[in-house]
Amino acid sequence: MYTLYDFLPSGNGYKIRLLLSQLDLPYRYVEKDILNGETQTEEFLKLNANGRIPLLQLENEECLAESNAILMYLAENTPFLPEDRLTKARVLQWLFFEQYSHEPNIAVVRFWTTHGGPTVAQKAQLDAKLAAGYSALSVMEKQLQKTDFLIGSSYTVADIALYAYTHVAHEGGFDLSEYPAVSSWLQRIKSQPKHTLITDEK
Ligand SMILES: N[C@@H](CCC(=O)N[C@@H](CS)C(=O)NCC(=O)O)C(=O)O
Repeated sequence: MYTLYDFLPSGNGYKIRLLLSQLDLPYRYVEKDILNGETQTEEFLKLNANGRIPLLQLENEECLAESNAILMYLAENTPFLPEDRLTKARVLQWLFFEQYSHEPNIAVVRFWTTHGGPTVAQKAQLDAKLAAGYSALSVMEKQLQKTDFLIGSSYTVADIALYAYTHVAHEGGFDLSEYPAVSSWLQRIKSQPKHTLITDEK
């Protein structure tokens, strides 16, 4: 059975919880409180030298880090990852976009806002982060005006990766009212079979 090292409020962790639920895969859940340094202990750093969750431990005890790499691993040979070469590359295109243009802005502002910030130092970066976050939402909006899901007509791990922090973007103060296609897509994702919420206890 898989073991998932995770922290409930984490959108990166939620990506994995959501896919595991939708694939109907049982797993052991180990909570690591990142606010109390539980990912920086000697013991955890042996599992992931980068000191971050989510971390998936496989049945052979090997560990896999990076949420989007874990999504790719779990989705292989399932409908969540099409086999066609170009379509698969388009999934990767959205996963890299999520890590470079979306998560560092939308997730970071949400983290600041929900953890007593933004502090004075964070305020200096806030406008740039908000602008970059809205710019990422605009890229998604353009695609979702054309297709139901990010790579076309099927729901894939690209949608799961981008859903994780988009559906809680309002917690960072992002207003999605000018993004109607993104808002409809959020509802479409929520209505997929075996959907779970980020707050669902494990
Ligand atoms: N690129 C990584 C980011 C992982 C990450 O930033 N995890 C945060 C929680 S969302 C963490 O574990 N932080 C703990 C720390 O920095 O000490 C991924 O997608 O998995």
